Amino acid sequence: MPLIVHHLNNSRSQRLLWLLEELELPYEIRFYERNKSTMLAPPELKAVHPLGKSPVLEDGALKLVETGAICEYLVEKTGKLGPPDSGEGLRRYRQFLHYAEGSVMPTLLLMLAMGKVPLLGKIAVKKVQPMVDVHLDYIEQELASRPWFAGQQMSAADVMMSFPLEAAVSRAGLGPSRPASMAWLKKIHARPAYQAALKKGGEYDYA
Ligand SMILES: N[C@@H](CCC(=O)N[C@@H](CS)C(=O)NCC(=O)O)C(=O)O
Repeated sequence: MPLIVHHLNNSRSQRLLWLLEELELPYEIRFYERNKSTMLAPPELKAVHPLGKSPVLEDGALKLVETGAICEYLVEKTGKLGPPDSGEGLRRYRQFLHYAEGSVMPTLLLMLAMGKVPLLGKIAVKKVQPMVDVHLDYIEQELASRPWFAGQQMSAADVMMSFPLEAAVSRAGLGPSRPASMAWLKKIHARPAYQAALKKGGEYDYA
């Protein structure tokens, strides 16, 4: 039975499609459209999982949420794109797997939400920018010292970090002043698996 991905257009669930392509696992996509005014997921996603968020991965009777946990599940299932063997690589792998959603995305979401507040929103965004910059500077420093987040090879940690960096380009000023981050984005976007996922996933404004 193929895996099923419940996928919301223009969302971070795109990176799960990329992971599945990299792992060469067969999967089907169930598509959901954001509400055009609220940008929230449609109520049908709540019928799939009580959180009503995307992605949800179905593997037989299993329903999994949280992209980081789904990454770990698929890495264990296939034995691919896991941590490097070295202690330092393993530590970095774990850290970036959690850091993407645990630390970077909250500041980027705050920025998105503040940007939508009329009038005072612009001032609030300026206050949030330094909080985002701390992360972008750290990420730049890390990527300047090795090709991938965990080490010399691509891993699921890179998949997790893809959406925060893509979102930072579109809403937090990530650009040529951070060349290692931009080169990393160019490199992942050029991967055949990334491109295949993009074709299958439909609308995605971040690549
Ligand atoms: N930490 C979760 C975040 C899940 C999440 O918030 N997904 C967004 C997609 S960008 C969503 O479904 N948003 C629609 C909504 O909240 O209604 C993960 O990494 O899977």
